[in-house]
Amino acid sequence: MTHFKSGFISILGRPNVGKSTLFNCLLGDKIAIVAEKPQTTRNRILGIKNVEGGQLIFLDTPGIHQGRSELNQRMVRTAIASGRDAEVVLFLIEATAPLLEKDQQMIESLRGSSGVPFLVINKIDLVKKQNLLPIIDQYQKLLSFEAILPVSAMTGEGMEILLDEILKVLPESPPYYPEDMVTDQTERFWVSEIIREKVIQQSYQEIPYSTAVTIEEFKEHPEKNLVVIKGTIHIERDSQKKILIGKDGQKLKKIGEAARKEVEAFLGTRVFLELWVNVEKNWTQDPRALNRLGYPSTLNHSH
Ligand SMILES: Nc1nc2c(ncn2[C@@H]2O[C@H](COP(=O)(O)OP(=O)(O)OP(=O)(O)O)[C@@H](O)[C@H]2O)c(=O)[nH]1
Ligand SMILES: [Mg+2]
Repeated sequence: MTHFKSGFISILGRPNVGKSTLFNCLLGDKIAIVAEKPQTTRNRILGIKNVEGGQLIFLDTPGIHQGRSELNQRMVRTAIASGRDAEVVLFLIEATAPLLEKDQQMIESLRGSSGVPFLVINKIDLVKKQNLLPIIDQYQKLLSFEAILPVSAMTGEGMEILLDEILKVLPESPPYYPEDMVTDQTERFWVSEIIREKVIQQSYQEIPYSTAVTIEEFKEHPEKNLVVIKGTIHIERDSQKKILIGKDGQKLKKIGEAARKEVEAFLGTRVFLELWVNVEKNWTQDPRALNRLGYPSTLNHSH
């Protein structure tokens, strides 16, 4: 395995710039959930890409922001910790709304990382090429980036160059993971994320930020080509429960159907998905509830 290269590449940036879309695009699979609203990703998500001569391990992370709740703070700590040990850090910004000042703060908060920094400018499908030059000019002054790469995670533009540039700077190392492994997340976790994605996509105002999903049962019945899944959607207030269930349960039914379809396509089996809504008062502020709902205060993984 001489000259084989391998390492961790952390994708960091403010909320909604397209980190998870880029992550999925690089991996060629929908591993992370995506939504139009900010603060969708809450955990560090790992995805493995094998190329000739190398293994690239991408880390999708929560957006770095200044939310006050304990959940917000844990999300930001998760992102920063994921950047700290990575061999490469992709600072992702969006070409449509670069915010030099806030990005400057973000980059400052990550000074402790030893990873090789790249500036990746996303959503270039939405702007004229000549608008990129002033952005590049400004950001170059913030940090000495190894490379500055304009991409579109939506159309895939720029992905090949990005992968090549990353591979160039990765250290020589044997692969960290077996070649047939795509992610370290369980199917259960992925299903809970898909359900959360549908809730976010189909609701407004504070509901996306007040929702957590847990899976109570995940039973495979291969003889029936069926998987039975029971999930709970946790929200913070009684009023939110009413909205989420909707008139005659219509809203919850729609969410469940959208999630079931996607899970069926992924698992390649029929799925029976049963969803419950539970009010867990102020869980986004409560350390013990956060631990229980899948947002522990420290990372379980070293990377
Ligand atoms: N036009 C366009 N839209 C994009 C592109 N990349 C992402 N988006 C959209 O931007 C929105 C946010 O995408 P996400 O991938 O969820 O962003 P994120 O940075 O992971 O967001 P958080 O997890 O909330 O921090 C979604 O509506 C995406 O479809 C792109 O290259 N072009
Ligand atoms: Mg995300």
